[in-house]
Amino acid sequence: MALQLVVGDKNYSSWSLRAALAVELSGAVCEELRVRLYQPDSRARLLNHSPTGKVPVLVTEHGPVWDSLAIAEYLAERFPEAQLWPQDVAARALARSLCAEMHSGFGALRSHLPMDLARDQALAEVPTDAMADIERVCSLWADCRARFGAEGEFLFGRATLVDAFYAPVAARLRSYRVALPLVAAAYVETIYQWPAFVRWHEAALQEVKR
Ligand SMILES: N[C@@H](CCC(=O)N[C@@H](CS)C(=O)NCC(=O)O)C(=O)O
Repeated sequence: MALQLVVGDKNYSSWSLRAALAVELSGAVCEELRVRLYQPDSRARLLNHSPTGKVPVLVTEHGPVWDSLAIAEYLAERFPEAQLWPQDVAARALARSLCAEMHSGFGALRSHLPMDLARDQALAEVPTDAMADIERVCSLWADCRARFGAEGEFLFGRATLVDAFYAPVAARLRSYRVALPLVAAAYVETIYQWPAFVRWHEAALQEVKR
């Protein structure tokens, strides 16, 4: 059975973007099904696929896998040759910590600067708590790049699940025109050059034009 990834609006659904990038990294053959969010029938349509009524959900021969972190782990286990996590134990421990922190944290950044890929405008003022999140993200990125990034432009050199998890943050920093330290600015550019992200981004812009 082929995999199917159910996603939301590409311009706004940051969790869907994370899962879609993870699928791309895995090299899996996977059909994409888009469900428009925040429509009167969205919840009913989502519940046809996802027990939580949320996206992303990966429909597999083993049943639905919901929540971006579970999808990432399922793909890493099922496609080991794709090496979705870094191979080095210390790097992998840090990578998992970063994904978990993204998944459960950065609430101020997420609520004050929601993902809107089509946006290109600064906020009048970035609230202090969101700024603290941004500083934390920049310091995590600098740490990964310095310790494990020598073999490429991504956080752990080559692209891994961590980049899938932080790509929507990079997108927020660019679309809200946040001034960044050099390492973070270079990493945002890396994400914007990543073919898998570029494809999603272009589709998002098409979606909001309609
Ligand atoms: N923790 C979940 C979050 C999923 C989530 O909040 N998805 C949003 C879209 S980005 C959603 O489905 N919203 C629709 C709704 O709540 O009705 C994950 O990591 O996948």
